[in-house]
Parts: sequence; C-alpha cells; structure tokens
Amino acid sequence: MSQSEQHHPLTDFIKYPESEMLERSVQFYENIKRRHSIRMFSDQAVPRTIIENCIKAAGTAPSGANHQPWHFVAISSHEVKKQVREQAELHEKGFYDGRAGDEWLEALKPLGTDANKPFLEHAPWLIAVFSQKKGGVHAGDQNTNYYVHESVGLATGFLINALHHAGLATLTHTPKPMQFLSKVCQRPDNERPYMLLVVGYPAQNATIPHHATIKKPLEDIASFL
Ligand code: IYR
Repeated sequence: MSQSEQHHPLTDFIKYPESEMLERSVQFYENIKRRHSIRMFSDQAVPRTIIENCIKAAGTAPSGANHQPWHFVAISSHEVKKQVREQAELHEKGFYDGRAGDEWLEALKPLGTDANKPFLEHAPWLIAVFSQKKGGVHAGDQNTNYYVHESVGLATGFLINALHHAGLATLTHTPKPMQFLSKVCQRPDNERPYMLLVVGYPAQNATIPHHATIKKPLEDIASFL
C-alpha cells in the first residue's frame, strides 16, 4: 500500500452518554438559533487571531475527494473595504433598479434591503469566499475538483457557525454580479467568488427583519421513515 493510501486509527471521536448527547443537542440548537443575519454593524475592531481560528474551523469541512476547493480572503483594510463597498453598491443599484425582476424584488421587500451597503465599510472584517474548479489536497495542485459548490457551501456554513460560536455576528452577502471581488481581492482567474461574509459586532441599534425570524417547524423540514 502506498503511503497516500494509508489509514489512521480514529482517536479523537468522543462518545458521550446518551443523556449528555440529548443535553448537547438541545444546547447546540438553543445557541445556533440565536444566529441572525444582521445589516447594522458596529465599527469595533475584532482581533485577527479570532478570524484566523474561524477560518481554520471552516477549513475542516468535508469536501469532494478532500480537495478543499476554497480560499478565504479576510479584509480589514479600510481602503479595500471601501473598494468593495463602491463596487458592490454600483452593481446592486442595477439589480434593485430592475435587473432583478419584479418577483425577486417582491421577495426581498420584507427584508428591507436596498442598494446601499454601508456595513461593507463599517464592519471590521469582510471575508470573501472563493471556489476553485481545479486543485487537489495540496495548495497549487491542478487536478479536477469535485462537488465544488457543495464543498464550498459546507465550508461557508462551518465558517458562519464558527464566527457565531466565537461571539460575532455575520451577514451572508451576495452582491450580484460579484466578479469584481476577484480583482479587488487579487485572486487568480481560475477562482470564482462564491460569497461575501460581513463580520463584526452588531450596532447597538441593530434590528432584524421579522420575516427572517420565521423558521419552518421540524415537521415541515423533516420526514422520518
Ligand atoms: N444581493 C442583494 C439582494 C439580495 C438577494 C437575496 I436572495 C437576499 O436574501 C438578500 C439580498 C443584496 O444583498 O441586497
């Protein structure tokens, strides 16, 4: 067996007593349901190490053939944040002025969003997530990646969860189109911008739209056979 085909014993799985599992599952749910997308951020700084740790957590997500087809660009530079805001607002204006179409704009009404994105400058961190069509288990590999969208979606979910767990608020922001992020973030042509996370503390007067608090009950999202 070649070295790359070796397996290791699983040594870090923790088996909890069932009563503890029950308690942990409740605790996790109670904690994650306090996660809300917010659009009003404080400009209070967040230490870089916290962001690094959350990105490390995101990097443990499962991915097709373990190729980890993602790259995260963490932006705290005022100059770069300003560029992101300018570009995002420019594109979003076209979107809200009609490119989105009536049905989409109608669906967004309860969220109260518009083309103004001041939070892109106020928040201490923006994390641009990029997906890679080509790659491999080592940086620089140029093999085919598999299930790229699924993998990057999972890593982004891990990241949002890690940031929330650390005590930060986020917005999953999808400026449309967002190709401009490649240039602003100095990423190569073979990577595609996937999502932009806005990260920081909520502003003191932050609100969340009622619409976003409506979560489907278990019976509507799950079946047990
Ligand atoms: N990208 C726009 C519009 C937008 C689209 C969806 I779908 C949302 O859930 C929220 C907003 C914007 O960020 O304003």
